[in-house]
Amino acid sequence: MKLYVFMVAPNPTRLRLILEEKRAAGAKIDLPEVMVNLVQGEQKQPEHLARHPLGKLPVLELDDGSHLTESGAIIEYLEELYPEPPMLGASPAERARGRELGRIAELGVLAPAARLVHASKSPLGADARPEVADDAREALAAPMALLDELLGDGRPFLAGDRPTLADCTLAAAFQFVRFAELDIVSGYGELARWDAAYRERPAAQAVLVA
Ligand SMILES: N[C@@H](CCC(=O)N[C@@H](CS)C(=O)NCC(=O)O)C(=O)O
Repeated sequence: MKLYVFMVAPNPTRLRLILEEKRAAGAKIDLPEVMVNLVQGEQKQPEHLARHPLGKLPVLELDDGSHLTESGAIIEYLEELYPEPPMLGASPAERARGRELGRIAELGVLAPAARLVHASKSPLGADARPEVADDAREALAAPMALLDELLGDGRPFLAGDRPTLADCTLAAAFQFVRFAELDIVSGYGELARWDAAYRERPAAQAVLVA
């Protein structure tokens, strides 16, 4: 298998963080990464469109040469192949909570954060659209407040004592915003505490560049 990714891009990054969390805990995962340069538009070249007709990342190339797209589907597949340590949860109830928080982090934070970045200072060269950026900031407010409140009991990770998909997704979203020299964390004390602590983790140090 082979993983097509690019630095800083949030969906590839959350996937890479999950893999590094597993490796840091001792999992042996031999999954080469190939960079597809989004800034140079390589994702829209025929070679990559043959892997992903929508021209996006990440893509997992399977051993039979076929391709799996959508970070959520790839994450669930890799979770089944490499179940330790579990990055969704260790029991049905924990996995349900992991998926719930993962969706809040993805749809409530990563997606509007990516909209904010692309509408403000897009690394891919999209035109600035101030009204879209304002809408994105408004969309971020409730999910950020919810996650901030959740962390208010002093838990180290969103789902409790262990990192899950939700932490990896949030860390990927925050990195993308930092890379664009924007700020969405100020004013959320618990999320700022979580962010500083998460960035110290070996997995974060191995993957994050901003
Ligand atoms: N829903 C998709 C989103 C994929 C996506 O938008 N990927 C971004 C990087 S985070 C991308 O490839 N952007 C390049 C482009 O749209 O040209 C997933 O979760 O994989």
